[in-house]
Amino acid sequence: MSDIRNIVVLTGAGISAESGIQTFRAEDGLWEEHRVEDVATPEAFARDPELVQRFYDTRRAAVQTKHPNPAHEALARLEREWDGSLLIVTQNIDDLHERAGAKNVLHMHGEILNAWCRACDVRSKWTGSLIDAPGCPECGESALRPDIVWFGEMPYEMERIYRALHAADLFVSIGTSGAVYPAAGFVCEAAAAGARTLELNLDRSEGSHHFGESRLGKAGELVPQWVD
Ligand code: BV8
Repeated sequence: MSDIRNIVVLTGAGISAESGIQTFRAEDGLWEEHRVEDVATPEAFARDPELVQRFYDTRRAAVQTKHPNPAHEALARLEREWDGSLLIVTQNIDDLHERAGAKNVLHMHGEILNAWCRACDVRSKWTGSLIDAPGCPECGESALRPDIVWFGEMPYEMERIYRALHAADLFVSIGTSGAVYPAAGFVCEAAAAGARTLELNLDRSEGSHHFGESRLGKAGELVPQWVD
């Protein structure tokens, strides 16, 4: 990778699958149990806040029983050892990248271990249930929602992401189906700016044809092989 200095890595649910966290679109996936419209849109939250809070309470509790796998650990190692720039943009709301030691992680779809107050707009660390939550730790209002980007909501830090994609020499996508935008369009954004593109995924994704190279297999094996 001698002519490569700036790397952007995009991760999806597939990088956490071997840690025991359900993906979205597998047979036993999260969306199989729930229609997206029922749990991951602002309209769903307005219509049935308890159903939505329970969906995220369950996942918040589950994430805290899981651990990073060799793919998370390899990316954290790359970040420590790489002498160029590395930005990990994750669609995932778990904290496994951070628990593996990665520091420069951008959660474009939010974080399950945060709560967001709709009254004062402050985000706080939150590991318990939000259904019977007390008021916001900042303003006391009972206005806490999951700090998650739902369908129809703008993902976080898009300008920072596009700046990194336009400066990237290499874009690597790990464990994502390429089904959700704007993340699914990042490969084209990076390629148009001259970056090499690599996909590491269990199956071919909806965007595989956009990548210069696709390697099929488990992230827990492919990512350490790529990093090392
Ligand atoms: C936006 C948080 C605009 C929730 C998620 C109509 C109205 C509004 C918007 C739209 C619309 N129609 C289309 C859109 C755009 C929409 C979209 O893309 N819809 C799709 C369904 C067509 N996007 C949005 O709404 C986005 N916002 O457009 O805003 C805007 C503009 C201005 C102002 C305001 C708004 C917001 C999208 C974010 C939604 N939130 N997550 C939660 O987590 O509960 S999306 C959710 O799906 C995940 O977070 C993830 O990001 C996304 C994709 O899932 P993946 O991570 O790829 O997981 P998946 O299961 O699909 O695939 C796993 C892959 O891993 C598979 O390929 C599998 O083979 C592989 N794998 C499995 N095991 C392994 C493995 N690989 C390696 N190793 C293994 N072991």
